[in-house]
Amino acid sequence: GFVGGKSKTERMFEMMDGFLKNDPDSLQKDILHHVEYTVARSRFSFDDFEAYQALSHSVRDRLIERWHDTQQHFKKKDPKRLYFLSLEFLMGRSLSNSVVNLGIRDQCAEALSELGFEYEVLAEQVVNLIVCYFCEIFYFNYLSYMLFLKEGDAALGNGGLARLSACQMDSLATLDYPAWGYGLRYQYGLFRQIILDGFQHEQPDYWLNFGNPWEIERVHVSYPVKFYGTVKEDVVNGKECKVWIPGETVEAVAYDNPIPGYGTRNTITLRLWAAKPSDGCDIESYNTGDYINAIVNRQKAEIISNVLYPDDRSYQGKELRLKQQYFFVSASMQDIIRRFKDVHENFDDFPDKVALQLNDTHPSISIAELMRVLLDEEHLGWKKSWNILKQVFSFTTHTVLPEALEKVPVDLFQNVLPRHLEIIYDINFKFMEELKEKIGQDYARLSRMSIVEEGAVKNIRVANLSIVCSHTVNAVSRAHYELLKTRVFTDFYELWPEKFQFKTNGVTQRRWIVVSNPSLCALISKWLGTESWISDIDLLARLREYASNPDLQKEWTMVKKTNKMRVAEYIEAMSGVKVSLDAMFDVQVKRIHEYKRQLLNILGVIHRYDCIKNMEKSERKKVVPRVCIIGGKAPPGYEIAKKIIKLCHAVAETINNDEDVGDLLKLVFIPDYNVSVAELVIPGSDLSQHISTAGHEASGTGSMKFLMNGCLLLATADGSTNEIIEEIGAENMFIFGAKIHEVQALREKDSNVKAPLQFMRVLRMVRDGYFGFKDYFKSLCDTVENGKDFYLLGSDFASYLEAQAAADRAYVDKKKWNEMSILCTAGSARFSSDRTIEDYAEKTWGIQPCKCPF
Ligand code: H2P
Repeated sequence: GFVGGKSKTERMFEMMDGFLKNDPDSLQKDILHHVEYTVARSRFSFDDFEAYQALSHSVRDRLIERWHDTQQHFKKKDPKRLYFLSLEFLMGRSLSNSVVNLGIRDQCAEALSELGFEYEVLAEQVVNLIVCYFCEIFYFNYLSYMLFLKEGDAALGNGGLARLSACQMDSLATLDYPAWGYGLRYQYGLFRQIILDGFQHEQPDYWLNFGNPWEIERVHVSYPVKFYGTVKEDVVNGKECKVWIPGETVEAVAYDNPIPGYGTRNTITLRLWAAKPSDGCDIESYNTGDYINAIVNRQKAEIISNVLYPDDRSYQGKELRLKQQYFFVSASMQDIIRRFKDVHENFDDFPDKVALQLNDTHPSISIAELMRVLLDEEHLGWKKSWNILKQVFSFTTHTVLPEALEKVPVDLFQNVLPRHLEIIYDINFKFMEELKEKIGQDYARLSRMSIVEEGAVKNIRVANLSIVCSHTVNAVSRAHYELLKTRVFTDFYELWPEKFQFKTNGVTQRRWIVVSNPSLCALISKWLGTESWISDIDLLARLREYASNPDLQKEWTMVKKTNKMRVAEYIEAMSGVKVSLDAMFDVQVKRIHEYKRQLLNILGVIHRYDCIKNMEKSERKKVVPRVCIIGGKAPPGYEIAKKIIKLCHAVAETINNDEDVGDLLKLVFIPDYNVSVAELVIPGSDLSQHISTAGHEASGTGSMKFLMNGCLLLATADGSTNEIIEEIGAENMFIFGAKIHEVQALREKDSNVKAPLQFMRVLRMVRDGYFGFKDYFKSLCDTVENGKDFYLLGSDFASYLEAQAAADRAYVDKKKWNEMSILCTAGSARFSSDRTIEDYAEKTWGIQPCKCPF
């Protein structure tokens, strides 16, 4: 009965005037509408921040339309779905990324410009310069810092693992895969790093302070999550079963973040859970008149999703962390099972419809949770439940460091999740029985492989649980895979070689070229004669043909120079240090960790400084000027990492104030390194360092972003670098240092014998207080001297300096350097997350694209 005999859908479509339009006029109208009705400012008078808000809401409307259509389409087709479970997603800012993926950047810019606003300013391409300077000098608290920001970073993760999740979400959407990301909506993301007098201070990152237009609160999508309590025997339908009587219930509420694909209508969901007090009322407390306390206790529930744990190397014994893990896993599993049951009557099809990806061990309790649901709620019995379980999980590990493999004390588990502990014991018992049949009475091996670690403190080895229950165990590079086989999980590899695979990491070219380096993007499209490489990355390889073309080289240099200019402005505003654009910008940005060897870099800078100081004036003409840039956060409890940051500042203070050295050498520490800072710094770098001790970096993804932006790599043959060498050629990189297989033997030698004189000399300068803080740096120097140099800085030092010298020589030959730079971009295709995701889809998850019609 709708007007003119139209169907309801037709009529509604007409009422809404079809889909939102993307021409500048329509966008402008929407922006003004949101200024007036969403932001509630007058459309005749609004500022940058309000314009940002209104623009974001206009973009969000378009995202929501596509997102609804995509979800509707998935529902109709009911394909096998991928659920990507991760405790960390480092999304960064959303505005520019959404605008690029929706293909409306130019239209937005035009719409805004008529209103008197600049798109670049709103999207905060230039990270707020003034503020950082203020932070240094006046120690503005982070609130005033936030006031200057248009959009803050969504920093719900620590480093590579979390940014990888974000890149993979972008690829999943772009390649039309029916996928969901599940995680936690932390109120406080990764801490903000403030540097005072060269020391790191941590400040809370209350990123939601000014609202977040990129999420949609789903009050009706919420699930109870239970903790503590006891387990009882019961009989249901004549069968014995277990019932968990929980001691606490917390409500998980969904916040959906639409993730748009590029060049497609597909827009997938990143669903993050927030903890809210449960609705059920605590009659007893209210009855005893303890009204206030009852409310306070309910509020405590929210703590669960309050704060992201900074990378801590060992989370053992942290109840809140275990609760966070189970909270997000339980809500996600309820959601996944609800979606499955909407269409399917029983669980027979579950493995054909559901793929569950464990991003590291953090979500691995989902294994016990699924088993609990199948056993205790669906009453499928052990055999059937186990058969389903072992077909659905795949596990990716991101480390080779034994201390990063999570263990949970059994006592803690027993208290927080008593029923899950029972299930894990049962899984382990059956696994041990099966293993004994295969390998006999090899007790040493049995005990190494057991999910339960015996000892003074009994632990659950979460990695072992994940391997036993997953159909696939993935490494993040080929080198990592070899190490898993030969060192980390050898026992398991020998038992199930077919379970082990590797999918070399990748990064998305949408964020790391198109969004962060628009001029390079335009240049590539011009020379390739197409923009198709943005979603078909293999086309990038065609740039190789033009690597030595003088015209391309000229334009390439211009792009680099403009990007370097932005970095130089940023450095000056932030630290007052003026840098020369002719200098080579040499960058190392990543988490601060001993194995990543920022200390090697700083010692190398000291050596360079020392050499310049000792040169004849005439010789100095030959020195290639350098700006050495270091950035990264040290985990709050990691003393040595914090000392590395302080050393960097102390050395910078001396060098940067030495007029005798001038532009020949500068050292700069960029504070509060995050995704947005990376977007600024990476395009403006000439050389970047990836210098971990061989055998320690599982993959490394920063290198891939630099590569895409035509930045040369100075690196050790570690992690994914080995594969980068295959693509780019060692002759176009600066590779140095011990190889993975040499490290062990080197460690066994006395390190003082191997460390060259130059190394001892620079270390002595630090020890003797040349840069001040003599006592403070003593323990730092001790980590690399006196036979203790675990990360082999001493033995790699000479070849590090040689590689640096080779980079200097190459930089002088501009033509050659440009050619190498172009070859880096051209050779980066293999390191797109599109390739990684296609690989996972085919070899691990068994999912197919499900494209929503336009
Ligand atoms: C970690 C590994 C990297 C790897 C990344 C993604 C944990 O990240 O150390 O080698 O590339 O995961 O798999 P990172 O150290 O960069 O924070």
